[in-house]
Amino acid sequence: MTVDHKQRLLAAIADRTAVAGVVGLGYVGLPLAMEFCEAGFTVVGFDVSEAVCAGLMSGQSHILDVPADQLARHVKSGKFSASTDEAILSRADAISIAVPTPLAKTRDPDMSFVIAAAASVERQAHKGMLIVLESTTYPGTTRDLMQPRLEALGYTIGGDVFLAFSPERVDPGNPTWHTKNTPKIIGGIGPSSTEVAKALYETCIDTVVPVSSPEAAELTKLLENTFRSVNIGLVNEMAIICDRLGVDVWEVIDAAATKPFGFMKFTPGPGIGGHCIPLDPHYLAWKMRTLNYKTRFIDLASEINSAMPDVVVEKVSRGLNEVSKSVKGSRALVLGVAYKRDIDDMRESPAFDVIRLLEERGAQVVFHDPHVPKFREDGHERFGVALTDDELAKADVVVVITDHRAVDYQRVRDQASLVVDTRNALAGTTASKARVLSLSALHR
Ligand code: SAJ
Repeated sequence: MTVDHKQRLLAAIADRTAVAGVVGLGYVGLPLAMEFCEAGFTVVGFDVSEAVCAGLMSGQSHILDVPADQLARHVKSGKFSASTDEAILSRADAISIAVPTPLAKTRDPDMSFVIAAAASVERQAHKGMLIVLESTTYPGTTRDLMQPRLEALGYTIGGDVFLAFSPERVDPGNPTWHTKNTPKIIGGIGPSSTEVAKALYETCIDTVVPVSSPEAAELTKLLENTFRSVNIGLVNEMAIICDRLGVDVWEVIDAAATKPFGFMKFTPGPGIGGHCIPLDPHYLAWKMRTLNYKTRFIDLASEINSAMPDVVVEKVSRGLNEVSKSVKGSRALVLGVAYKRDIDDMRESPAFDVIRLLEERGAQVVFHDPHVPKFREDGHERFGVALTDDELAKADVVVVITDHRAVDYQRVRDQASLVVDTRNALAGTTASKARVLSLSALHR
């Protein structure tokens, strides 16, 4: 008698007797695990970090968007458990994989985390299991990398096991959009995989959008992030153009943003950081290179965005020069080093590049970030300074890299002598003795 694994899994999802598994308990996996718990599933989490699993099992959340009391409640009830022992996954009927997909030094995809996670899942796989890859990756990963590995174990996709791709859309710290209310795209290998994956995610996510294939789902994510990278590159080039024309780029962007249709506001800056926007488009560029196609928009946006730290340092040099100072020997206070405002994450932050370029030119660089008291670079720790009036006054230049809301920019303008403002953070402050250079033109 052949078992109808799809019907059995659908029934177990419907009555919540299915066990949900999550591989990778970071900013994507942990919120998802909590949503599965809230939907009534028992959830098993697997992460390679002992510290992460121990912390979670003691009710400590290392993820900004997951409240400790919610986590503790699910641990205490036995609904959620986390372990570094992959055997925990043998209890799962469905497994979502949310591990990093960084770039190697060669700017090629580093699939090592996905491959390691897939190997763990395969060792614990059994008939009737659903596997969903959530990590942002090049189109074809699910079909060309994940499917053959499962078939090599003797499973038929859509019969014995089910396989789909569903991109994560987590925007850490976003007060409005979170895992439950952000629409989720799902593309399975065959209709049965899509149907089962959709049934699972619909138990905890308000809107689930099926697409016809994993490639469509993989490309959806890459379009979303490439869209951001290209539009940020466009406004960064606009800042360079405005600088040459003596126009304030922020004024131009704000004016364009009054158009109620056909325009979407992006803002220039010192470059792009984070573990997504600077990296994800390169997954698509890499894939297309293997097909002898050059992705010009992706490459051009990357070229412009990664050149912005040089533009900033040129501004600093120009500002100092106008008061007969050189970068060499000047004291520069970098204000804000996280990769975007009001968070503490420094991954791929352009602040690293700006600090390096200034120091290469002989500047003495210190930094202040209300969310980042220190960071590690080249194996040593670098500590921030307190943002005192004295620090501001003794800096030859203050460089605003990240415009955290916790900083009093009027005080910065009152105490500093020269400010290079790459984020328009000083907009609305009143003039003082300080000279303020924006990315494009003198502040009006
Ligand atoms: N940035 C600009 N100008 C802009 C917008 C952003 O210079 O107009 C810079 C930011 O300062 C930052 C970088 O780009 O350094 C990335 O910013 P981001 O707002 O895209 O934020 P991320 O990378 O934390 O998260 C993004 C998500 N953000 C938004 O949609 C607003 C979303 O694209 C994805 O869910 C997420 O990447 C991901 O995981 O892919």
